[in-house]
Formats: sequence, C-alpha cells, structure tokens
Amino acid sequence: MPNTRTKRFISGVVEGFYGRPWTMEQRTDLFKREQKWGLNTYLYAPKDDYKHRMYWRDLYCDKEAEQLKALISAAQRHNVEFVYAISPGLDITFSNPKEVAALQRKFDQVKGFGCRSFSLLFDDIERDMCPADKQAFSTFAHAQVTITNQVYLHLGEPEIFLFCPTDYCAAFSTPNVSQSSYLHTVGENLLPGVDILWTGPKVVSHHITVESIEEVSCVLKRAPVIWDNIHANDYDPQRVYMGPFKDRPTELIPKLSGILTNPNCEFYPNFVAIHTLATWCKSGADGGQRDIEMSEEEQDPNYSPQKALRMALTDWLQEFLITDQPGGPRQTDEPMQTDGGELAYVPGPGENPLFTAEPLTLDDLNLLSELFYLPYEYGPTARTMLHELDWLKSHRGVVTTATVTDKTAEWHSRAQQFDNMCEAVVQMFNRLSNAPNRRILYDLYDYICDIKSGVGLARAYVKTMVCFLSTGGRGGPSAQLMNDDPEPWGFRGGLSGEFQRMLPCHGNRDLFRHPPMTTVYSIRPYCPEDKVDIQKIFSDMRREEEGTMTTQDSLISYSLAVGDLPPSPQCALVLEDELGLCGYALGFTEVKLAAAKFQRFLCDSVLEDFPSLITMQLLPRVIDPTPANRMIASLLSSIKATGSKGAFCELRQNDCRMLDFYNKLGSFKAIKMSTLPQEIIIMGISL
Ligand code: GDL
Repeated sequence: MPNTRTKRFISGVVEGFYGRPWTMEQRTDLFKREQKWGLNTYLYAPKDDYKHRMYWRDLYCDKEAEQLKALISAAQRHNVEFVYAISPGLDITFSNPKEVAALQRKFDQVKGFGCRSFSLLFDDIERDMCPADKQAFSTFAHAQVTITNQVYLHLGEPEIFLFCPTDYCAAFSTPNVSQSSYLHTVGENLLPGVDILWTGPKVVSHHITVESIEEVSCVLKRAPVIWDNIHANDYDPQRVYMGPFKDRPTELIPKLSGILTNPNCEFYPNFVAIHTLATWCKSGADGGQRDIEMSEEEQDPNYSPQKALRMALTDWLQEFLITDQPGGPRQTDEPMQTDGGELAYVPGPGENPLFTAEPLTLDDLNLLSELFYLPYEYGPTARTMLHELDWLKSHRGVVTTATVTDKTAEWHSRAQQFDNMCEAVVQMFNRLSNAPNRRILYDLYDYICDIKSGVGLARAYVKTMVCFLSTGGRGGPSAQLMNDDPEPWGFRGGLSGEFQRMLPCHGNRDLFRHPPMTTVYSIRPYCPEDKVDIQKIFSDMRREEEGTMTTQDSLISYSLAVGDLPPSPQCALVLEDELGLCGYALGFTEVKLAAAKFQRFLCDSVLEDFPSLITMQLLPRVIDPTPANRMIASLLSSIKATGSKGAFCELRQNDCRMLDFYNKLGSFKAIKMSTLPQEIIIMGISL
C-alpha cells in the first residue's frame, strides 16, 4: 500500500514506559536535544502518571496545570510537537456517554494549556468488555474506534491524533496480522486522519522489515507510526540499553507515518538511543549514498549503526565532563577556598598526594555501551568475554589435572586476557564514577555496579582455577568469593534470581549460547487436512533418529501420528511458522480402549492413574522452547477438562530431544513398568 501521507514524518520520543516518569526538567532537556538532533515530536504517555492512566478522568489542579502549560510551551519553543495521551482502558465503559464526556473534558483542559496534538492509547488492557458494552458494541474494536472517532471530531480533527490499538504488534494479532478481525475493524472504521501506533512483530521487536510494515499497512489502511520498544527497559530492573538504534532498514522510512522511541526509564542513559534514532531518521532523507563501504553486518547503505554509535558516544562524552552540581569536582587547577577562607589543603613532602580522578574516555563509553547494548544482542566486547569464559570453563580440565600440555599454556594466556578485559570494566567503572556529571552517573550507577560485581565473580572464578595448580588444588584467595559462605555480593540476583535459577528453562534465553529467536509461531486446533503434514513431520523425525527400534511400530503415539487413531475431540493442536506446519501435539483420552488393539505392554494400574496419552513432535527448525511449552500446557488443560486424571507420553531412549524437553518441563515423571521394552520410557503427569 503506497504511503500517500502529506503530513510531515513524525519522529521523536514517547515517554510510554512503566515506572517513575521523567521530571519536567528532564523533559525540557529532551526537547532541547530533539531540536538539536532534528526530531520533531514528544508523546506524553507515562504509564504510572496518575492522571494519564489510573485516574484519567481527574482534571489537573492549578499547580499541575501550570507545570503542564510550561512544558507545552517549552516544547513549542524548541519546535517539538507535544502530543498529550490518555490511557483510559483500565476502567472505561465505552457505551456510557458520561465517560466520553469525561475524556473530552480532560482533553479540552489540556487543549486549554496550549496543546494541539492528542492521543488515545488502548495498550496493555483486558480484552473483555463489561456487560453494558457488550450490549452496545459488537466487538471491542468497535467500542474503541467509536470513542476515538468521537473524541477526534470533538477536538476538531487535530493534525496529529494517535491511536494505540490493544493488538499493537503481530504477536498479539489473532490468528495473524492479515486475518485479524480486530485490526481489520480498526483499519476500516477509524477515521483516516487518525494515525495508528504499532510496535512491529513483537512488543520488543528485534527486526522490523519492510514486508511486515506493508502487510500491516494494508490491514490498517494507513502507514503506521512505529512505537519502538527496542531501548525500553521497564520489564527488567537489571537491564539498560545503550546500543545504537538498529535492525530497522532505512527503506522503512517512506513506508511509515513516523517513529517514536519508548526508551529506558532512566532519562540520561537514553542519549545513545535518541541520538542514533535521529541519525537513522536523517539517513533516510539522504536518499542513499550507495558508494559507502559496508561490512557484512551493515546491510543498510544509508545508515551504519556502528558509525551512528560512535557519533553519539563522542557527543555524550562531552556531557559527562560538565559539572552539573555545586560542590562537584573542580574544573580548573586553581586551589579551592575552604569554608574558613583558608586555601585548600596542599599535602606536604612525604604526605599522601590529593586524589585526582582519571578522565573518562571514549573507549570507556564504548565499553559501557557494549556491555549494555540491545535486548537481542550484546556488544562485541561483551560477546568475547562470554565466549572466553565459556572456553576457559569448558577447558578447565587442562589446569585441574597435573599434566602440563600446550593447551595448558594457551589456557593460561587466555585466562590472562580475560582478566585484562575484566580489569578494563573495573577501570571504566572507576573513571565513570569520578565523572563530573553526577546526574548521568547516578542514573547509571546501579547498572555499572551490577556489571562490576558480575564481572568480578567471573574473574574470581577464573582466578580460582588458575590457583588450583599453584596451590596444589586448594584454591587461592579469590576462592573466598566462591566458598560455601559467601558475602551477599557473592551470589547475585535476590529472590527473583533464586526463582529463576530453580526453573528448568533457566538459561534458555541466553543470548550468547543460542541465536536470538525472532520467528512468530502460531498454535491452532488440528483439522483433518493437517493429517498429511503431521505424517510427514513424524516420518521426517523418525528418519532423523537413526537406530529406530521396531517396537515403535506398536506405540499408540505412532498410531496417533500416522492417523490410524484419531485424536480425541479438542485434544489436538498444530504449530505453524512462516514456512508452514512445524509441529504437533496430539492427545487421546481413552487409552484403555485403544491399548488392546494397538499395544500390549501398558499395565492396567498405570492406565488407571494416567488414562490419557499425549504425543508431541517438532521439526528441528523450532529451536525456541516457548511454543512447545505452550502447546503442552494447552493440550494438558484440554485433557483435564475431559475429566481425565492424568496423561502419559511414550518416548524412545534415543529421542534425546523429547526426553530433554519433558525432563526440563519438570512436571512429568518416569513411570517404571516391568512389562516395558528396554528402549521405551513412559513419563506421566497427574492432572
Ligand atoms: C508495552 C507497553 C509499554 C512498555 C513496553 C515495554 C506498548 C504499546 N505498550 O507493551 O508501555 O513500556 O511494553 O515494556 O509498547
């Protein structure tokens, strides 16, 4: 769908995260930056601002009104369009005219403060309508669209009016974007002057492709405005993102109505996020300088994330050097007066010299950015550190045995290099914590402290291995950090960390070990036409596993997969990705009936406790464990709904993948039976 928009391209920042909103001073600072870097919009939507979401009906008091007025005029002074948003979805009754009036009253008040652009957001809310709304509207989408159109007209069709749908990304669209009745209703009924926000394939999208935008534009009947969560960190207090804006080709720009980044909750660490977004927006305007040399990673001829990052960090370094507080570090070499009017203390001969901070460097900032890069990617140095630690760990045998080989020398040399990298992190921490600009430092402090501790532990672990030989296997001083009674900083993560470590899926999302998952999967009920595809998956997977035992031919799972035995009603699901069917999960609730015909080795007492059977298979391209977990959870709940007491699965000893899967789930337990052939394992779950 061509973008026929005549309005200007919206670019800038949405303050749309959960948690502490930015201060008025920070927002004003933001407008200055936006103006300087060529961005033109700010969307006011702080989730935890009372009067934006929870108490959206309440008007602003005089003091708040003064502050908002000042903010709106600051935006105007800096040529930034201030868009005021309300998120009424927590409790609005769409069908009640008083609610519409309340919305209009609130928008009118803000209009009175000088604001010209508005927005209604329906993200992160329940999809169920209350009985009154169900009577008045055929669907949730109709309810939202009706109220939005009313407000938009009431406000005199402002040039900028943004609507955030509840299904604001492909992953939320059921069954998918092109067939989503919610998105079709929005696209067809929302007045054409209203722009629609969209976060891409996921809430936090790794890549946003031109094709995906063309698809959604077709359904929405307009080019969307991207609400980009690539730098948002409100979902995890241990993360902050200071890598460059990335993985969105500049060819997107003509296909969009705009782009707004919803960045880190902490204001100051957003320098890179916003600076690089501005560079990206400008690169699109260049029209393409095709003669730029590109590395393999830099596929976009107009925009290089690495160069954009370098530019941002160079500018950011200057900000770090500005003293922002009275009493901050001295700018000049002049001696300071003390309170008593005396000259500052000057150490005498043989006394301690005064502390002087080493200045922060561009390399420090580069390292900082690489350690806190992007949600789906660490920077090169961080990747090397992880890789080296992994290598040192997996080859530790060469130092913990007494035989010295060539590998031992390599191990020690790599251990030393790892130690040097850890030291660079500590030095970066030291220089950063001595930087004159305390505001930036305080926003970063928890994160740099955390990484310093994390790196410190890894360093101590490597040192313990190094010391193993030299101390005859007793470990050295660094072992203190790793002993049985460590200080609290010797075990990271608090209670939440404890929970995470106890889960079987811990480490599944390890960005270093596994490539990032970007595939969108859909799970849907099985239909008879799927039979052929299921048979194919089954036989492909059988071929994959060499040494298949003939006993399998007498497994009930086999009969289910090849279609000799139909799955029980509501107990069959299939998994699809963009290439087609890639997995299935089938259930049969009356195994006793089938056992006589299809299989001989299941004893009656087991079938008493576990009357149902499940079988699941996935093609090897499905490396993300999430869809399999979901399919099993959903299948088990359908089986439970039939009144079944338990379910079991039949696995072969050499089907390591499925064995591993069920073991990691944790809820299935192996069932011992003397009648069982050696190569077969039965695992069961009580429901
Ligand atoms: C969301 C929320 C946003 C939040 C972000 C990241 C949208 C439209 N809404 O789903 O407020 O900051 O995730 O956690 O993105």
